[in-house]
Amino acid sequence: MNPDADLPRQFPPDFVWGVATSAFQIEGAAREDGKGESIWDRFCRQPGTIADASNGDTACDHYHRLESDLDLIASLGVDAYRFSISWPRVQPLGHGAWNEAGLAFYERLVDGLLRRGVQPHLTLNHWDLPQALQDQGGWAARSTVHHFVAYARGIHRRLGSRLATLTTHNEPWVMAVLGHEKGQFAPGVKNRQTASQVAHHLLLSHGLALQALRADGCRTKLGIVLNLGHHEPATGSPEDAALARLEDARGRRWYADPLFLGRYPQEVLDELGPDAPVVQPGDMDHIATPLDYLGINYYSRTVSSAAGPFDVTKSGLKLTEMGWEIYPRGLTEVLLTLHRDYTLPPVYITENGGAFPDAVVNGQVHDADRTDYLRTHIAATAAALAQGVPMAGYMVWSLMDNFEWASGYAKRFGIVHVDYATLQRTPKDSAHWYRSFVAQCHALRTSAACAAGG
Ligand code: PNW
Repeated sequence: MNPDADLPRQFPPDFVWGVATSAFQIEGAAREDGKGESIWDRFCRQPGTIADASNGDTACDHYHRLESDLDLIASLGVDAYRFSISWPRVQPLGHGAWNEAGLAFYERLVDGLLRRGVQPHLTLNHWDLPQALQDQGGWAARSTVHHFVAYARGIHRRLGSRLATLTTHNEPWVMAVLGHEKGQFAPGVKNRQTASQVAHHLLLSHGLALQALRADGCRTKLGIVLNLGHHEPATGSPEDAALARLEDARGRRWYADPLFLGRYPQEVLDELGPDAPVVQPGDMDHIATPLDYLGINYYSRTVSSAAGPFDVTKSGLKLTEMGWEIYPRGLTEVLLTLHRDYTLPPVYITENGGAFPDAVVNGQVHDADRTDYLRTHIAATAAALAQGVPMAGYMVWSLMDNFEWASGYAKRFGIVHVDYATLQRTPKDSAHWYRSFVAQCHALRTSAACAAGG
């Protein structure tokens, strides 16, 4: 019995299959070759912030293992690799002088991917803001918006024409809410007004960067990545339904409505009251600059319960090691909701995956739960595609085990195992499954070309 037999056929031949990482989570080399300090370097050194008191100083040592990691990516047979640039590695203070060693590293990365036939998908901001900019107010300060646009232009000038896509920000909700309202992520601020201003500045800097790059003659596809969970009421009560609508407005529409409709959802503005962001004339039009694609990171659903926090252990669904419910149908639902509410550009699932325990036996790493997770979520992506959502690609989070932010190294999302004592990489069973799944999709691609006489 092969449960995947029919799955590859459900995707078009040009569908992009990839794997994803981010700079801070894998690179290490935190103080080498002129790299500046980031807010995550600083945050990790504050006691009590990271579960295992670890940091990103070494991480997966990707900075020193670039060539062999590129070979590893190529060995999976994927079409695409999604990675991010560490802003302080290329521009240590976040403005002004560029660090040539840092730029050269990303140039080697991009050229190494192209040589191996893998498309580079670059993200400018996966959370590791230069600490020097944080010292001037960080994302809460409007000056950071303009520094980000200059950074985007510099990277585009150097690498733009060689990229498949260029993403401005990864998950503005996480940076705004977990970083500035709940304080669980860098920079560890706990202030709702700051969080709403940060969200506005992230969106504004995204829109202004798109305009600036297009004015510079950019022909690379430009977009943004949002983390979206599917919001559901815990019961059929009107209270739970109302809360689910409000939480959907806070988590999804606060970001997607400005991008696609040019306005913030009124119910969230009302709720924020004096904590609503300062919005200058013209800002909303800048934010609504058309996207070439939208990236969606999906991990789980969010259940809204007016009676108090919803207990995921009682839902009957299996949980990942993060305590997140495994709910593939939510991915289809999120995509259908977006398709209903907005006119979507091509959509990539830019992250999807799970933290699971690995069984390391005789040099093999068994992770059947992860393979199940990936297969069922790929099927959920196919279901959205069949219902008209313009899906363009899917990328597994993550290529390899890495620094899982406030959870440190204890939570493993990789399809490649990393032994942190030796930094040795070992593809897990899920990596072998994904390689063979992608190969089946590619085999159909060849036969489609033959059928078309190409
Ligand atoms: C994403 N939440 O983060 C990030 O883009 C990755 O860097 C990260 O490793 C991955 O998901 C797994 O966590 C999130 O609390 C962190 O809802 C937290 C949440 C969502 C996404």
